[in-house]
Amino acid sequence: MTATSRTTASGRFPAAPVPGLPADFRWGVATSAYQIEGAVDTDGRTPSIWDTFCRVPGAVAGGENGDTACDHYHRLAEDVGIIAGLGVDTYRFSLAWPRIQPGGHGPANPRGVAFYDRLVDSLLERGITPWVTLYHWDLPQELEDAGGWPARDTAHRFADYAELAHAALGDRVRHWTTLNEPWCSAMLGYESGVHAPGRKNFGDAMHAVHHLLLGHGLAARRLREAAPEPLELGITLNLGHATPATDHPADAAAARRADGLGTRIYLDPLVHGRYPEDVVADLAARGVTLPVQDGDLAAIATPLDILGVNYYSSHQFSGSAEDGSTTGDDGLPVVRGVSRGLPVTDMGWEIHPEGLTALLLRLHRDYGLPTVITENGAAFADQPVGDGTVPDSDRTAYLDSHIRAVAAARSAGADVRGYFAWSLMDNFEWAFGYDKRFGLVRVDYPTQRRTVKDSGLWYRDTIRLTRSA
Ligand code: IFM
Repeated sequence: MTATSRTTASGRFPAAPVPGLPADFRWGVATSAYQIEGAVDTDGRTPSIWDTFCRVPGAVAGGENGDTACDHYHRLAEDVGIIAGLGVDTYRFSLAWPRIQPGGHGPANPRGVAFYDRLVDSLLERGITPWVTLYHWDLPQELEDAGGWPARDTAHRFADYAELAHAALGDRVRHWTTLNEPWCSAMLGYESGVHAPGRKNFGDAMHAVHHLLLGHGLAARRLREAAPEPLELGITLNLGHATPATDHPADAAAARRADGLGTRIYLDPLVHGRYPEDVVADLAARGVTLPVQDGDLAAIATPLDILGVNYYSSHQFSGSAEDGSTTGDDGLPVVRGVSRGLPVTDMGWEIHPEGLTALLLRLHRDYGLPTVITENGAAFADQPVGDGTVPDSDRTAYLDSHIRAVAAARSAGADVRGYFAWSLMDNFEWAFGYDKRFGLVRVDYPTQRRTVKDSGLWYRDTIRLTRSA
């Protein structure tokens, strides 16, 4: 079944125009390279940290990996047809660094570049804007072996790679995102170790934060220098709206800390050219100093055109553990996420669209950048039914409430310019393997058959109706 084979979306949520979203609002779907491409050793691609991590026993649910994923590398034409059928104007995807620049050093790999040439050309032929993310977590393994993101040199290697990628595609691609969710790269990759490369050291994670930001800034400068035409240049952060669970001062302090390490440690240097004083003090109390050198903050604050916001949920925080203690075993103040008792997705993430409105208004107030929702969506354990359709009304309801939350933020003054659903299709959900399904399109992995879910048809109809309202 293709996206054009049925004319109306079924399910509990008939599509309707979303008031408050203008005709030129950007509508898209998003993916990332390792999660969909497969073909991990094809045409000169070398291993990334995720290829290595997936081989670590117990690292990924079911011992799964991205070797085949959605086989998008070989199904590009079909997938671009599905994207076009959804009626979106933009497709956000990432480049696999070890495909473009095997090993993270040296010249571009023409065979790797050729794949993205074909993808970009096919999108443009269909009138779809390609929105490229340079880094969605697939660091070449050689660069991790040389120290990874905690090492300063990785930032310089990233800037070189960005320049190569832009030289290859910049004649047709105007929208560039440097990094996707540096919080995940730093904290999940180097602190908790639940993502590649699986290291567990808080100091390393904080060094990774600074070098990710530096890599972003150096790459942004290179792209601006190289671009003959104005770019739409940005970074994408995963953000939530952190609030205290009660008006107790310990809860306020916990929310401040969570906001400091989740949001302000990125956005303050990116926009204001300085790290937040309270975060620097909190880090000092843990014996950590950010490895800032002369000129770094100026590079990091290279002006951005757009801030990409990935939103899934929002947390409220308590400064006390369940036994009432305000200091943990590590001697540090407690920062504990507390449930609001709301319904959750299959990831266990609370569904809180009001947090998205609040977040967008806060970003507008504190940072003033135009934003695009570069990811929003939900995993649910949806299944096809007898007639072959996938009636995923939970996902449709989630998307509906969050798109309306975006419209509410716009109506209240936030400059939100677009919304991209995560994800185009079910894919490799990192440490969760293939168990969690986020797609608007179902992928039956044994056959690689794609089926547009009811949420995908609803999204198509919502876009069409909103544009023409
Ligand atoms: O699948 C991920 C994506 O790679 C980054 N943002 C969150 C998504 C859902 O967990």
